[in-house]
Amino acid sequence: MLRYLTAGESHGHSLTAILEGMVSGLKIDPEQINKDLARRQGGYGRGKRMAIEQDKVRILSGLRKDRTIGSPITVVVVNKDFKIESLPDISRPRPGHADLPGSLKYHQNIRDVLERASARQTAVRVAIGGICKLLLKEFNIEVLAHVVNIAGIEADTKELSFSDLKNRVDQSDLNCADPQAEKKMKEKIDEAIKANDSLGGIFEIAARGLPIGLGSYVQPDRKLTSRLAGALMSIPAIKAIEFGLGFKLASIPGSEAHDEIFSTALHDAPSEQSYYLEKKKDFFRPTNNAGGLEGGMTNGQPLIIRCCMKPIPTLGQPLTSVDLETGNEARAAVERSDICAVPAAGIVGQAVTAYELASSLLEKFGGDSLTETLRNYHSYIADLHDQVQGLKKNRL
Ligand code: EPS
Repeated sequence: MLRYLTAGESHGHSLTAILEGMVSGLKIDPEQINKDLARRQGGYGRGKRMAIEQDKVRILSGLRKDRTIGSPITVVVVNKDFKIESLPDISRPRPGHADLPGSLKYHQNIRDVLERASARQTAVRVAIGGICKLLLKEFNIEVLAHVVNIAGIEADTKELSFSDLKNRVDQSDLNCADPQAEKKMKEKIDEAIKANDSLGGIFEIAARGLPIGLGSYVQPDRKLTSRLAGALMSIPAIKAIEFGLGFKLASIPGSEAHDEIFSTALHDAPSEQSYYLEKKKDFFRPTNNAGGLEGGMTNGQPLIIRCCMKPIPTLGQPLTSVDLETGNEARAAVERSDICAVPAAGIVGQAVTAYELASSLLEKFGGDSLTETLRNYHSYIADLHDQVQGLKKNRL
């Protein structure tokens, strides 16, 4: 069983996480993890904190000679802006933040709430996701995130292949694969900066290389769909999530909603272009409205999930609030913050997705060492193919 816990405050000494259950023998390249940490810090519209920090992972346990040894892995990201003791108290809660319910529930100052509720803690979740991505790579599984909407400006990426999508996202400082939409998104962000406002948007997660059968339909909490939804909804400011065609499925009939199944033994698979589709040995699906999940299990198609992020609640021109010290009406507190953090949230989304996929993969294939897990995986893949070959024999 893979599991982790995080600790740390936004302006505390550091952020820490302990990952337990990772197989032994996995090579860890901290530079790969640092790339994701840098990407989380980037993105047009980020605030001034990102100019102070240069997030780098330190791995304090669980490795020997760059390989995992099966024991708990401790990762740390040190805060350069370590000043929690000298920060002033806050009494005017920001609408949309954890300030009001957190302060009343824990009977403490808003400062003590926001230090932990801050999205800063996602840095260490990205580090955990980075380790999981390295595991997934051993099974040829890739996960990426890209921005598809900022403040209503939509990116058009449907025709891109997975590798084109990846290259374009790598080159964009908004993690957006449609350069024309990206330009307009940046203009929107510039307008929001001038207006002292903030913006939300949508990022999409795409994962490919997944075997059929991660997750299970037999219990609600074993559905990969519910685990992924829970993990993605735990990212600060995420308010809605869609798998595949998502909400659009409500408006179309079943005959158009579901992805037909074709056998490669009987039909030529279409030459694959879009990252939405993936050819498999025995079956192909001409559409992927399900987003790669049926019955809470991976169906061999790419995983496609969209997440909506609300605008950041800290506003330069604050909304109406109540001063918790005086009881008077007051403008909400203004803290240093971002104007738009959708690209960063996408990197976190990619990390938590990688964690959930790694966790399901280890649950399905078991093993204490990478060698053992790989052996189990290859034997399962061969068995899937044999099952289909057996069906073919029956037909003949
Ligand atoms: C963030 C760090 C924070 C904010 C932002 C995200 O740093 P600071 O509070 O020192 O400016 O920039 O946090 C929030 C938007 C929030 O709501 O708390 C980070 O590392 O992602």
